[in-house]
Amino acid sequence: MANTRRAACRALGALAMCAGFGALTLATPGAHAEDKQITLGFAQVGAESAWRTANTELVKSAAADAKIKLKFSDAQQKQENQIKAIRSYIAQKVDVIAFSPVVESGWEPVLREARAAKIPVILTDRNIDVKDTSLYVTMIGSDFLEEGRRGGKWLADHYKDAQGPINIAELQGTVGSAPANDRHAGLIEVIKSDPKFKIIASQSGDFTLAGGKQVMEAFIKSYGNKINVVYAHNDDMALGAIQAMEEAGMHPGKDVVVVSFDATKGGFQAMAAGSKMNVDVECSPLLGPQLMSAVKDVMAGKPLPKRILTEETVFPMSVAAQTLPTRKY
Ligand code: GYE
Repeated sequence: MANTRRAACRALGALAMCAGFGALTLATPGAHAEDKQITLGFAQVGAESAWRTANTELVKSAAADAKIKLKFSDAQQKQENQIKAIRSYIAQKVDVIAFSPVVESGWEPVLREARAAKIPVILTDRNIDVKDTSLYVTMIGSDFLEEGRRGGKWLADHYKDAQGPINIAELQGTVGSAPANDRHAGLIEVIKSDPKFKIIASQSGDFTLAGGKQVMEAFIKSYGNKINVVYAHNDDMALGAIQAMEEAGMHPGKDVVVVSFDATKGGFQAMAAGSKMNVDVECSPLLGPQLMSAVKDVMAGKPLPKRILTEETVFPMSVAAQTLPTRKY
């Protein structure tokens, strides 16, 4: 254990963290990092969406494949629960902690506790907002700002010859979360130079189907058929909004353009079978294997890049039927 921790400590490159290891360069005879089973504490956001379910399944199966002992907790979308889980992993002296932070801010104190316990932390899926980025080793996940830009560019292209106004109703993800902040910011960045685009309503549906449906019902009451576009920060909320529109006699995908994120099977089905969604910007939840290899690298003392990016694309409705059979989540 001490030997593997030393190696991890070297990978972090943070001398302060290594203060407890006086004999940093001395190998323990006969002991090898590979001999010891690694224990990983993983603090998941919750089970709010199809994306999350796929992510959880892959973290679990990738840990089993990598022979890493996984301690798993579900924070039910509450930061306080995640902080509790991380504290309990620190108390249990796991080798590495990984988590997908529900919101961006407020992590310094618990990350300092992990550092004091010399436990390396890996961020996965969502990023955090901290001044001292040495509080974590690496961040593995998508570029949500780029995803937002991709959604915005698709809209700009779709409406390039149209007269305004194009009224957008935005279904935001969890308030304060990285994907909600960045998918919003990416859209704004693209449409701000074209005054025909107007965001007439914007509210959080907390990344759930029920939340998306409820918020959309309220939007329909207030704005009715003034709404030209629904920009939903994930597929679950888009599917909820589609239900709400259909119940109100509207035609999503036809008289209301639906832009969504994740590219789950549910999103693809809405595009392929019903033509109810117009475009789905991909966000891959399949981060498990990358996470396990990062965990092993940290424990082996290998340096890791600060950011490990996921490769993603955009799927318009026209390719949905042919692509659906290949979707893994
Ligand atoms: O888009 C959404 C999930 O953090 C990328 O969280 C993830 C987001 C994903 O609830 O469906």
